[in-house]
Amino acid sequence: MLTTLIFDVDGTLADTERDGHRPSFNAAFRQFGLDWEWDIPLYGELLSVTGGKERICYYVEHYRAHLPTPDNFENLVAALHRAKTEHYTALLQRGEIPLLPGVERILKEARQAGLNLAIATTTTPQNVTALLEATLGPESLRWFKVVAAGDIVPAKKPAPDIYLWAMDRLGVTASECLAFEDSENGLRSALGAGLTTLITPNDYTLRQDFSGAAALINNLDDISSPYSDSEKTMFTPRVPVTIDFCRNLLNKYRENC
Ligand code: XBP
Ligand code: MG
Repeated sequence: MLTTLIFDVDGTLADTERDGHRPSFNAAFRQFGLDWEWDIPLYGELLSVTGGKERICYYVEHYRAHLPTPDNFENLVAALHRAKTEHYTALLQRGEIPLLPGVERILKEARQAGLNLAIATTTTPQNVTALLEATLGPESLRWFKVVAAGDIVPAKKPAPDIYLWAMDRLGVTASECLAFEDSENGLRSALGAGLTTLITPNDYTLRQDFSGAAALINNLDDISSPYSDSEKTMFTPRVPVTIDFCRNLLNKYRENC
């Protein structure tokens, strides 16, 4: 029986990467006098690495390998990342990133239905607070029984650890949860934790491998396939994800396991 919905944040609750995290990394690089600029296609490649600090290290290793690594490299990465978090949370507080279609509605419907809500994300905890407060109001963090975020577990997605940590804190098993993700790394993490997973992809993740997902849909207000011809479906009424849809999806997926 479905008791719990667990949400990823970046790309799932909101489309934060291209116009949120990316320009915030760039602003931090400028602030530190670095000529590093992550454009839209390059950032798409860098997204294969989850976690902002890990992403900076990967970039330096693979794209700036000719630079001598300073002795205090770890401190530099930490300072850059702190600056990036400040830029990013300020951007969210200015209301620059809205929630994706259907997100606010399904959260409210889940609360009404008495389901647990939780978050399992790689991003820094302050980023989750800033996004929820800016989009759903100051009380909304309390809607979530557990917020599992950032460095709380050392092994980030695609490792299952963050979902396992969240379920442990919630006191639930995978058989009663539905996970919401947008990326292959997120799906691998959720599947590794034994979770039934619904995918809403975005421009960066659309062509990734989503095998093993219980459902792959446009967004929470539109259960049609993200690969269907938008010209053809333009006049077809949109069908939203409901709590009943979530319950049926969980039952059907687990029956087939
Ligand atoms: C999200 C991420 C995050 C953000 C940056 O992955 O990869 O690293 O891009 O956040 P997921 P920080 O949606 O799979 O959780 O800079 O705060 O690490
Ligand atoms: Mg994501």
